[in-house]
Amino acid sequence: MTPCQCNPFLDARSTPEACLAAPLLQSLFTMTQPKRALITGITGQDGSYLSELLLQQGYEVHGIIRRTSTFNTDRIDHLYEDPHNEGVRLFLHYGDLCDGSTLRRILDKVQPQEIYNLGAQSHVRVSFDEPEYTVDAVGVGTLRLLEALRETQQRTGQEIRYYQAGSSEMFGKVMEVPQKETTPFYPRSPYACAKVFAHWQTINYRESYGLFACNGILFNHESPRRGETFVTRKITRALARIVAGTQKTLYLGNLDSKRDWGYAKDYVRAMWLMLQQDEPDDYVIATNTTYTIRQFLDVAFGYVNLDWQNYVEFDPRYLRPAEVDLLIGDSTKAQTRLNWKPSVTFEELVKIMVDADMRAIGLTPPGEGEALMHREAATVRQDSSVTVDVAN
Ligand code: NDP
Ligand code: GDR
Repeated sequence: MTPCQCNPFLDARSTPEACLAAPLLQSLFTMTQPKRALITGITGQDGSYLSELLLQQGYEVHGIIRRTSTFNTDRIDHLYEDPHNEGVRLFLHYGDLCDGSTLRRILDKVQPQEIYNLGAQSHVRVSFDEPEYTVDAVGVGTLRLLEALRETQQRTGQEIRYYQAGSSEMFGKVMEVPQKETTPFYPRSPYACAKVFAHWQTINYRESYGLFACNGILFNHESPRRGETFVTRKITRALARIVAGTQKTLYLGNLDSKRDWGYAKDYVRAMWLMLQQDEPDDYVIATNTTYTIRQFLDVAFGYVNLDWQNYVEFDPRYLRPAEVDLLIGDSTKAQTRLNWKPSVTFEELVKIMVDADMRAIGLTPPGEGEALMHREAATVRQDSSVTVDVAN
């Protein structure tokens, strides 16, 4: 009997007749394998929530992390398991959007069916301090990843779907209110200019090479995992310390700008939905409401019966050379075509964040935000066989 040499799915005792069935066996094998997703920016706010969502859906999740001198995986530590354990479905790889050869190597190794490009120097104010690096990571980094994807897809013949993390900052000095997919961009920071570049490269690769590539144009979204220097988290963290008596003053910049703030977990669901459609497209994801920073302060401090005017002082260091004054999205297209809608209101979001920051430093919070989180956690547990900590 001549053993079959050509297919890893057949063992050495297989006959050439059995080998004829190999393609069928292989496609059956592929169908029963978990889908593989690759996430850049997996250690960030969105990367951590997206990982939870994909693991709940049965995916094998691969994330690209940067080498740092201290651990930077706090947000995903509860998901991580020793890769030597059986059944592990989360894997991390060292890499950087500024390093194209490593991106290609990772794609080659992982061969994902879906890529979510969330990696970025994502702080708008900092992008004025570090413009070249921001543009390299956010703009050229996207191009590097798209090139690696195109080459891998061409070589393997397997489709790789691509999600690009676009931003409402691209609308900048807004040309239309509210902003939707067809609103022209007017970026007002190095970060936003780089995101516009990345947006159009994604469309260009879709149209030139037929890639399944989608742009999400996401408005601000927050959570207890939001980076500590973004204004919402800066406020809720400071508020917790003010309640604890360990901080007296909170220094902020422009309190008059308006933002359309949603809940990050809702927004990562939209990313996933975009890649499950029959055709690739671009979508605005927003709550269709807008509030000033002052209103955020009103709700946050009011929630613990304090008046923010007694604690907040102005510091011009937090102003930007060019500000984006008003953002409010129109997510009708996503609501209609993706059947997506936000589940958390502005007031609920603020309370979730205040409760979490109070709890984190050992205070007992008012609890309305925690009650919402527990309600959501119970729903997730019902739907899922994967154990993840959804407490924050
Ligand atoms: P975060 O700032 O929380 O996370 C950014 C992630 O990118 C981190 O994992 C960070 O790694 C990683 N990263 C930074 N630089 C590089 C690099 N050179 N190469 C590879 N990875 C890198 O952002 P969010 O989770 O809030 O946002 C996710 C994406 O969505 C970003 O692209 C952001 O610009 C975009 N976006 C966010 C919105 C929001 O409101 N949150 C709204 C619209 C768009 P490390 O942990 O090592 O720093
Ligand atoms: P943004 O978020 O620039 O909208 O970008 P950020 O929270 O940094 O600023 C929102 C608004 O608050 C004003 N502001 C301050 N901002 C910060 N960070 N710190 C302060 O002390 C402060 N005081 C007032 C800002 O001027 C601004 O008007 C976020 C990021 O997540 C981007 O990556 C993403 O693309 C956009 O949201 C959509």
